[in-house]
Amino acid sequence: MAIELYWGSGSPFAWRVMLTLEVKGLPYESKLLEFSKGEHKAPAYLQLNPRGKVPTLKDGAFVLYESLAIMSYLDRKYPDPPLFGKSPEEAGLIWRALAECESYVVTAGDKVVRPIFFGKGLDKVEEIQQAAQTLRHELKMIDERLADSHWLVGDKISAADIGVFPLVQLLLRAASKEAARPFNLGLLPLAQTFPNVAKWVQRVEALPNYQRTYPPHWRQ
Ligand SMILES: N[C@@H](CCC(=O)N[C@@H](CS)C(=O)NCC(=O)O)C(=O)O
Repeated sequence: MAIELYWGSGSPFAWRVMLTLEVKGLPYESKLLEFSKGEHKAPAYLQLNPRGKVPTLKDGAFVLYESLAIMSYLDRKYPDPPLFGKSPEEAGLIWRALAECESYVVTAGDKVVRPIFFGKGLDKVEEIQQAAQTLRHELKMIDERLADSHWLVGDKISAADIGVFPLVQLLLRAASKEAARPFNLGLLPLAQTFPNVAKWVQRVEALPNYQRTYPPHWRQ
């Protein structure tokens, strides 16, 4: 039975899972949920994921939500190519990058991205600027890590890159919006602010089938 992926356009967490599936060359059935129609809160979907969030993966009878859990599951079940490291040291560094992303980038990113995309809370200028400072600090650390390596951990793409990349793309998209202008987020132009991150973004964008994972509503 085919793998089914329930996702939403522009969700960085769903994007992680799509990239994982594509990098592993796994065929899957796309179940795109429309947030605007509340499809992620429909009773049938809540049976799969009681949190009413995306992504959710269904592989035969097995259902799993939480993007990092799904990535880890897919890697154990379909190990080629391995994405969670070839040694204990690589595995540790990959999980550290993912944990740092969840602890700092996701949390601060939400405070910046949400007001810019949805227009609510734009008056919390100090909070947005503090969060932007955290994001610049995190991006600087990532930029330094990428100074002499093509990928965040080891010499090949790993779950660290796949986990962090969609969040970076989301931040860049938010930073490019008109509503971001008054906040001087200090993220763009990326090639000047974080040149190694800019090259890494291009590297991920050059992956085969990357375009299939690109959020459809971002093209409009
Ligand atoms: N920790 C979760 C986060 C999932 C998440 O927050 N998804 C958002 C989209 S980016 C969502 O579905 N939001 C809908 C809602 O909360 O109603 C994961 O990694 O899968």
